[in-house]
Amino acid sequence: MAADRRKAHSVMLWLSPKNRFMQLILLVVFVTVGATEISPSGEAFGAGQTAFKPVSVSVARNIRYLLYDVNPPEGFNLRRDVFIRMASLMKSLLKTGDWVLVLPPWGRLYHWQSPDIHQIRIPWAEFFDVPSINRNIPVMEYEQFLAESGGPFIEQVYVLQSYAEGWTDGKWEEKVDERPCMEHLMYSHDKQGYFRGWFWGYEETRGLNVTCLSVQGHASILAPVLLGNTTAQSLMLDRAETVLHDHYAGKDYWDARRSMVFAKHLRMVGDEFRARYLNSTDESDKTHYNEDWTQMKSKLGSAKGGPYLGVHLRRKDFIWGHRKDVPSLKGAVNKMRSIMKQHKLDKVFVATDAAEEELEELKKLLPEMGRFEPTWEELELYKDGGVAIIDQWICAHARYFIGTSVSTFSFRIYEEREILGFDPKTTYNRFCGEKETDCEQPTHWKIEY
Ligand SMILES: Nc1nc2c(ncn2[C@@H]2O[C@H](COP(=O)(O)OP(=O)(O)O)[C@@H](O)[C@H]2O)c(=O)[nH]1
Ligand SMILES: *[C@@H]1O[C@H](CO)[C@@H](O)[C@H](O)[C@H]1NC(C)=O
Ligand SMILES: *[C@@H]1O[C@H](CO)[C@@H](O)[C@H](O)[C@H]1NC(C)=O
Ligand SMILES: *[C@@H]1O[C@H](CO)[C@@H](O)[C@H](O)[C@H]1NC(C)=O
Ligand SMILES: [Mg+2]
Repeated sequence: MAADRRKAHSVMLWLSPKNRFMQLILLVVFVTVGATEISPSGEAFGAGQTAFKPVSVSVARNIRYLLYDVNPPEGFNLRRDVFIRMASLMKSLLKTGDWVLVLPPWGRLYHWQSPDIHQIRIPWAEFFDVPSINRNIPVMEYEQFLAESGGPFIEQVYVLQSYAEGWTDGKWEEKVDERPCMEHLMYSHDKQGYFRGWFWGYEETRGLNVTCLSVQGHASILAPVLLGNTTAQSLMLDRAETVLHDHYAGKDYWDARRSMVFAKHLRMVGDEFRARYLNSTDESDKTHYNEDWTQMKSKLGSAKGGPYLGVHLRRKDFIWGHRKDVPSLKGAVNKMRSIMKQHKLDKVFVATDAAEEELEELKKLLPEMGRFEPTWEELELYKDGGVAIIDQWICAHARYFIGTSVSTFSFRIYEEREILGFDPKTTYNRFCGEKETDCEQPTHWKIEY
């Protein structure tokens, strides 16, 4: 039954009235690639029934909805990390009942500044393969939550915060308590006495009750509170990044991470770019991908990768603070040239967020550099998030990769390469700052299957 419900979720995603063009594309991909996903119950929904409102089976079955959000300044790739923490919490909750994680729509991210592009209320299906995520934990898009839960209300919002007193006597202990809110709340009363706030750009959404929880510990420490201290059917954790991973790089971590399969249409764009400009195909590079991540277990060192160096060169806010661990452009180019020589690679693919002037300088220093430069139409279609994923996908398939110190954008590429089965020596590399004396290289985190 649970499996049926999950299937129904994945089918219904395609019926969201938003973003018709993308929806059409996704539908084509879905139908051609994921045909086996269509369950008999799914067919009954029929495409094009935009006014469709599901009969709320969930209420009868007493499903509870977990929603969450992350501190606004956090970027795309830390948000992906917070999803993994929420997935662990879900694993704990699912031991006791029927829960669904509502995927927080993407938007209003600080880095997504491409002008004239509507980047708000973006469903997860535009970036990730949601049926794949559903194979790990039950998830649904926010639009589906709206349709299914009977209105734009979230019964209980918990704003997570640390403890005002900090760590008592420097001793770390795990705890969670209802406490007065420490920061100015980003929620305010409307005329009816409900709470208005940032609900991913859904202006009509309201919280019925907002309280603060001081928490120190891993994500699952919240499970007893959600199960025992509230009967709310829909619960939102705001500032969800406050809680830590249950077990970083453990089995649950990797299951959730592996389930975050990039949307097929973005992988296809990346693959086309690889084939066209980098002479890179899965066949020749031994980077075979299984559409069903649960069936994928690559041997370390089995992937060869395309004949190019992949680079993630994080700039912007990483250089504004004059951080010691970030290289100058010249230093970075020197390092790239030496790697290319050592590994006999004559092509280099660069993913970067460098501003225009720096990009011009980089082109002068490294004229042979290849980049994925979307046309305006492509940018409008894939959005900044999709372009970032295409960059990550291409970097993930390089014979050798080097990233930027403590960038979560680079971390996600390391993980993708680990999933594909690259030799760790070709993956866990980062640039060093010129003035860095001890340039420690990134840690190798092995997948636990
Ligand atoms: N397309 C593209 N975007 C990038 C690149 N580097 C950074 N960005 C953008 O800048 C954001 C960086 O924020 P975040 O994801 O938090 O990663 P972090 O700040 O490097 O840890 C990304 O989400 C992208 O929007 C890049 O190489 N390519
Ligand atoms: C949850 O309920 C228990 C038992 O009533 C209480 O001791 C605890 O303080 C509550 N926790 C929170 C976070 O409200
Ligand atoms: C709001 O939620 C808190 C925490 O669960 C609870 O103590 C309080 O009674 C609730 N307030 C209302 C008005 O329901
Ligand atoms: C592309 O790669 C194949 C083998 O992977 C090689 O035989 C071929 O010469 C390469 N083509 C070019 C243009 O480099
Ligand atoms: Mg960031």
